[in-house]
Amino acid sequence: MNAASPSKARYIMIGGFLGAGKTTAVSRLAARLSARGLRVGLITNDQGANLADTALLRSRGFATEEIPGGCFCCRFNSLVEAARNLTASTRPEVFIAEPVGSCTDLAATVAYPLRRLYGAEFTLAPVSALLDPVRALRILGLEPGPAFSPKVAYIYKKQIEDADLVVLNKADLVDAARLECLRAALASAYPGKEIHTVSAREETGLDAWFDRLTRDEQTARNAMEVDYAVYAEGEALLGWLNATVQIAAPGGTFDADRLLAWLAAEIQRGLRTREAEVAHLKMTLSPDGGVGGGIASINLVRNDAVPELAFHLEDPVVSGQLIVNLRAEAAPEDLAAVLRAALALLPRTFPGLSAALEHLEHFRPGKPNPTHRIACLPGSRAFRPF
Ligand SMILES: Nc1nc2c(ncn2[C@@H]2O[C@H](COP(=O)(O)OP(=O)(O)O)[C@@H](O)[C@H]2O)c(=O)[nH]1
Ligand SMILES: [Mg+2]
Repeated sequence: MNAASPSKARYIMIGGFLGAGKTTAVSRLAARLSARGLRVGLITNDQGANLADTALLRSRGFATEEIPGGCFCCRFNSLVEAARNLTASTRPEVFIAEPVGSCTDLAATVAYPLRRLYGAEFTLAPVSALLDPVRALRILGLEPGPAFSPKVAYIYKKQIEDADLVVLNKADLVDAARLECLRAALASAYPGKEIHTVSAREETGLDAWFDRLTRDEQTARNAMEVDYAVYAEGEALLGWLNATVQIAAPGGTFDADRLLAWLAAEIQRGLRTREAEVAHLKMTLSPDGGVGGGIASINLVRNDAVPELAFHLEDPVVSGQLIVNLRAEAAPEDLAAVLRAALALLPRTFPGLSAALEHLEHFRPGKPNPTHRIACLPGSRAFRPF
């Protein structure tokens, strides 16, 4: 993998805001590398536990470790441990890590410490920030539409500033003129930043970006300045909900796609009523004892979008586990109320179906407190910001 140092594994971080398409891109890159005969290990991360992304990536056959309970920067040692777990089981030549979508300052708190402390084990690829163009056009004030508060927008913009590669994803969603408008605004606001335009889903524009990730090393530069008070307040404006629900149709079957579509629409209705802008609603339905790891999955990334089924289950399901990951600018209790109200309506729409809530956590992300922060390379001293 690394022509210069074949003994080192490559470490690739694909960041970006909630719903930008990170997991889709991770899965595309992992598939391409696996097809080239490389061993790949994936690392997912969340503020809570039970990530839909982990279920999804494992269902695609990828060795995946999940770091729950905090972002990479604050759980740096767990990140290294996750890499070691994967090394013990799969000996990956390439790690692909997806940081939490509300996280920023990855260069100083993850990439530089990895280089400084574990440079003998890893080669660091340039760090990417993926953007959903519709969301980015709104955040940068180029188009009207439901938006987030300024402190959430602060994190969004800091993610762009922090990245080595800015990747305009979902190029298939907007026309060339809107894409060009966004690209020009980014080039002017972040001079010199390398910008790629891709569609992870349609697999366009990926070659040039993936080449950078698989061939090149991150260039050391001074890390950006971050106001950790604003960053913490921005993260705390986002409500987080993770739930697992056991769904069963005793004596019968149900259509997983229809169930997910209905539930996503109900949750969307509840969020709109509360004027809570969704960042990302992601749900998966894994049939019990599923053969071949088939899974259904649905996403909603804006209140004014239509929930999208990303993976379908053709066959009817007898019972299965539903994972709900919901992130929105709202009080966590409101998110729990929205989910409970939707589940309460379920038997009316799907007679005979039972839904048992097995796990529910809802919270605001805690104050970011990185294990390490290295503001520049080389020759700087590691220091903690607090
Ligand atoms: N139209 C379009 N949708 C995409 C593309 N990439 C990802 N998505 C969709 O965006 C939603 C969020 O994707 P996901 O990979 O889960 O985003 P993450 O939160 O950044 O990991 C899903 O519905 C994806 O199918 C793309 O290139 N084009
Ligand atoms: Mg994801």
